[in-house]
Amino acid sequence: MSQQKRALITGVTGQDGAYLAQLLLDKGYEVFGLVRRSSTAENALIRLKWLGIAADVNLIDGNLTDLSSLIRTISDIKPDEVYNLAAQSFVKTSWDQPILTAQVTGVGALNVLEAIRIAKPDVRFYQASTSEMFGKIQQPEQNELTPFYPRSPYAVAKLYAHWMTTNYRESFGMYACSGILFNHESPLRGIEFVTRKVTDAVARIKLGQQNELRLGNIDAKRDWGHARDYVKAMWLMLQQDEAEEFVIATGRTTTVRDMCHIAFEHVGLKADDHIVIDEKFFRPAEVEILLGDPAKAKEKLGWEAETSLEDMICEMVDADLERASYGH
Ligand code: NDP
Ligand code: GDR
Repeated sequence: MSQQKRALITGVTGQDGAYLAQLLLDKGYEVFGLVRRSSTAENALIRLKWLGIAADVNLIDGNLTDLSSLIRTISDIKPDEVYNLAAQSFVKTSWDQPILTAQVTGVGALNVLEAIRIAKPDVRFYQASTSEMFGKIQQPEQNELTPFYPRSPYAVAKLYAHWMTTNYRESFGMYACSGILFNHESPLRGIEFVTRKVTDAVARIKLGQQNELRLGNIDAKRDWGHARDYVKAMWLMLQQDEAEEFVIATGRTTTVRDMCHIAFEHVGLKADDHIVIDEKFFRPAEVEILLGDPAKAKEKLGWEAETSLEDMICEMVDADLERASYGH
């Protein structure tokens, strides 16, 4: 009988960490998750609890900025696969906390690579790269060969982590690769991101708990998929003969405005009656449009997005209606 595989997920308390943990548990993995210390520990496991898997994940105390905690973690658990999902991941905050973003989102990834190189160099490593690296787009559809042009401290930090991952593969022969994932959402998305902000507001407006929704640039366009689909691509990337980069996207782009229409219409309301444009939510530099070309992922991984934007937004609105009706 083959031995049970072990995976370590950094960022296990986040949206993707929760769905990835669920996927790996379903595949029979022993799953370990790095969790940073917080004064509100009772909230840390909210997403794992939502999926009903909190008791099945082995939690380890550590922080991406603390190299020794990472070396100790990898030496102790000897994982076969490491998924580095931890990051300061909110683009807008990266202008307010650029140094922390560089330390966690950029150098944090290097710390994980170093811990692997020191403690268990045969680990298969996945880095959570992002379409934000394309930023001010250089081609109408972005693929693995499209030049990068980051537009935020977050994107610059991610680009550093991206190239360090490639560099460690080329320098030390490590199985290290990055998935360039376009936006992906779910009912477990953080409330600060635009889709969840919208679906939460739609639910509250429907229930009479609020009346308006204040947004920034609603002309921005994004290629939105479902996180549950996208974590499958992460796993597939670590099962290949050779490590390489993949763009993971749906191949369809939609404005924030049209995404809002889908959400409001789902509960029989009109978006234009409730949206208020507020300068506060505009960014110092904007990524106006993103559209991914996932052809390589389809060809080599056999991966395709399965959930439409409409189905995903309706799923999110329904989950928020349930939460808001319980006063969450
Ligand atoms: P989330 O913001 O939901 O989760 C981020 C995770 O990182 C949380 O578990 C958070 O812990 C953890 N974390 C933050 N700082 C540290 C630290 N110093 N040490 C250890 N852990 C830390 O992000 P998502 O799940 O949406 O995204 C996962 C990854 O994929 C991120 O790296 C993100 O940048 C990247 N990405 C996401 C995309 C998306 O559309 N969702 C697209 C492309 C890339 P805590 O719960 O304590 O805050
Ligand atoms: P993004 O996601 O920056 O693409 O990064 P976000 O949902 O925050 O913004 C998407 C677009 O919507 C516009 N927007 C607003 N955004 C927010 N958050 N709040 C608003 O009120 C609002 N109004 C308009 C934004 O300007 C932007 O154009 C996400 C994160 O998950 C990153 O970690 C990840 O790398 C990328 O997706 C791919």
